[in-house]
Amino acid sequence: MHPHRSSFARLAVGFISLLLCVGQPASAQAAGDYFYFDAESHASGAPLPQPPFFPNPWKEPHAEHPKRGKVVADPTAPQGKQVFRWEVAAPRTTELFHEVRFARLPEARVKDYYFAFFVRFDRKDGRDIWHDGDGDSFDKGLEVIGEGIRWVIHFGNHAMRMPRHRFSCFLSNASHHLNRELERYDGFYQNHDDFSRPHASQQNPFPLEYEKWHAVVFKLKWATDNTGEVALWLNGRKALEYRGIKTVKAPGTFTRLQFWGTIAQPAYDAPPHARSLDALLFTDDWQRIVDLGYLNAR
Ligand SMILES: [Ca+2]
Repeated sequence: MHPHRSSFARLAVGFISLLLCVGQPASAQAAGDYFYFDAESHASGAPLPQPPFFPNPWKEPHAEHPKRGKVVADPTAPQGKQVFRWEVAAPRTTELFHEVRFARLPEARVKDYYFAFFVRFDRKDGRDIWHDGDGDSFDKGLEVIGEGIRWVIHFGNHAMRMPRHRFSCFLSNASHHLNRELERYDGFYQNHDDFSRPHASQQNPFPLEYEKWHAVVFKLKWATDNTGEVALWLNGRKALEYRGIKTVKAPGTFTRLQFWGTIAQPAYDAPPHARSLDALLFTDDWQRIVDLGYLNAR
C-alpha cells in the first residue's frame, strides 16, 4: 500500500474513534470538569472502575476487593438510573478509604473550584450511624488533596447538639489549619443563613436525614494569601461561607480526591449501613452545578 494512503487510513480511523469518543452519552464529563462519574456507563453490579477509584491499598484492576463499591441500579437515583454504593459491615474504621484520580489536574492558581455530589446513608437495623445530641461522631467524608491542600467534607456530628436521629455536614482544613482562629474543634462550622456554629448562643446545625439523598456543593477558591474562600451548599441552601481566608499553602498543586477516610470517629462504632454516591463532580464551571441539579431543594 502507498505509504501516504496508509497514513491517511490510520488518520481516518483515529478521527472516527475521536468522533465516537466525543459522542458519549450525557454522563460524559464536560469541558470545565476535572472529574465526573455518575455510574451510568457501567453495568449494574460491576465494581467501581479502577482507575479512577483506588481502594487503598489497591489490588490489581478488576480484582474483587472487599472495599470496592459497586455500581447499582436504584430507582431513587438523583442522576440517571444508577448510583455507586458500599454495603458497610460493622464496625469499620478506616478500611473503606479510597483515592480518586482526577481526569485532569486542576490548575494551581487563583480560581473558583466546585466539588459536588449526591450522597445518601441508609441504616440497616434502625441504629444511627453517628451519635446525635452533643456527641462526637463523624466521618472524614470526601476530601480535596494536594501539596498544601487538604479540605475535608465531614458527615456526622462534632459536638453540634444535633436533633435526634439527624446528622450534619461541616468542613475542616485538616493537616494544614491555615486559619486556626476561625476553627472550632478543628472544624469550619455552618455560619450562614440561620445556621450556626456549635456552642454559639443559637444552636441550629443543618439537619440531614438518613434514607434520603442529599446534594452537597463545596466551593474552594484557591488562594495562598487572604483572598480565598470556602462555601458549602446543602440541598440548595448555602449553610457555610468563609471569605478572605487562606485556602492553600504553596505550592498548592492538586493531587487527588479521596473519600471514606474514617467512619464514625473517634469511637468507630458505626452499625451496619449502606452509603451511596452519585454524580461526583469536580469542576470550575458553576453552570454545571446549576444544570446538574446540585442546587435544587430536596
Ligand atoms: Ca447516576
